[in-house]
Amino acid sequence: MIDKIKVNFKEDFPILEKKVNGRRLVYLDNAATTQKPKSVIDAISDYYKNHNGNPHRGAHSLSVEATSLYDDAKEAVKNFINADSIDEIIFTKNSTESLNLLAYSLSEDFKENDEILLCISEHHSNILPWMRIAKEKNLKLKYIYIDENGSIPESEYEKITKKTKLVSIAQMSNVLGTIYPIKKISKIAHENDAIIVVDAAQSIPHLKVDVKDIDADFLVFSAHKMLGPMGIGVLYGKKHLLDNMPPFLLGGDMIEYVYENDATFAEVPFRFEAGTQNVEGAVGLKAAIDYIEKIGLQNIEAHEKMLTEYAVKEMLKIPYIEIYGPMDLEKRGGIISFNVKDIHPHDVSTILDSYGIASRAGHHCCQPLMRYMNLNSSVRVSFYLYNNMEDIDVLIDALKNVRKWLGYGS
Ligand code: 7TS
Repeated sequence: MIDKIKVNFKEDFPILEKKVNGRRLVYLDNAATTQKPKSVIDAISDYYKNHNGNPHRGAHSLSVEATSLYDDAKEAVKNFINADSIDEIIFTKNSTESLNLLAYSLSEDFKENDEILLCISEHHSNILPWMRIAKEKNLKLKYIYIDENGSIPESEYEKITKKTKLVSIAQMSNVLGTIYPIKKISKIAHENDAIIVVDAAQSIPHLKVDVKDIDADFLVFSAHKMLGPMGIGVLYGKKHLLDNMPPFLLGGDMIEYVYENDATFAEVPFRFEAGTQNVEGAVGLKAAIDYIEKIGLQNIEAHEKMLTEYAVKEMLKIPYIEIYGPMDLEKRGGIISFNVKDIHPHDVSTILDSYGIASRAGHHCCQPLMRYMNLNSSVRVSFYLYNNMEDIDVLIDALKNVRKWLGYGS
């Protein structure tokens, strides 16, 4: 199995042939977005060349073809996450829209002083929608705090009580790379009759995620972080929960009957997909899932573990680099946030760019976490299946020179 991973995946990704600042592109910003294999680009191009029509809206052949491609993509997502039916799969714009939809549509069921529990390491997308409904309905927004190793201490789980109505947590932190024990959190949430929302934006591209195994009530992710196109995301929800939720966006294709002063809405999932669907995105997402499944998530995970171990080991040898997050690499995915002593993360990232390396610097849309860690910002590198050991060597070489660029002796 692992042999397959020795194949040069870079050749499947046209953009990786690009030179940046005269150097080979070393793309290490995969937590922000991933590059697209030729099969995904071709599938999108084929859709527009041969099948484009408005789905669900016409009796003509192209509309029927577009509908069928859209449904095929839902089937692929359903199988990928082991959902029960395609009725549990809603296509949105991205994880952010999925979370906004959830907060809006679930808020009817919340009463004053009900508690919503998040982790301090959440992305703003998994904080702000809940914050808004908490303010509007006088709910209590509470946080699980992590320890200095980036893990959740046992005592923090006691915050999940009968007052907790909903727990929403990322399976993998986009800053620290921590993989949180979602199955355990989901079990405790359900023992307390709380709903569990899993933000799988960072985990699903890299780990096998089975909604039944983790017993997620809802799960969200974005295609663009898993080799698919931008502009399409997924909201998975257990059917009986979705059935009781009001729609978020209103418009075409989500209604049953519309009168001058009243309307009734379509069944799930159509109720949650107002307006013309993103068929191009769905086709691209299916091609991305096909590509990932051909390689196998286990192989991808093993490959990234190898890269992360090597990168962490080499970075720790550089005395002026501080790495954040779990040092127990079993608890971490392929995301490494760090700082270089005395040098602003934006300067580090700019210098890395001159070596052809794409990294990210900033607060990573996680200001509460950064404040909690007493940091303003950090540099972040994040890996995917097309990265290799040479990429890490280029990174380490550049990091060894970063301080010299700015006039420090070493
Ligand atoms: N949740 C997590 C855990 C994320 O990392 C991100 C994006 C989102 C939600 C939102 O995803 P979107 O597709 O709706 O934008 N994270 C990042 C990042 O770390 N760098 O750029 C985007």
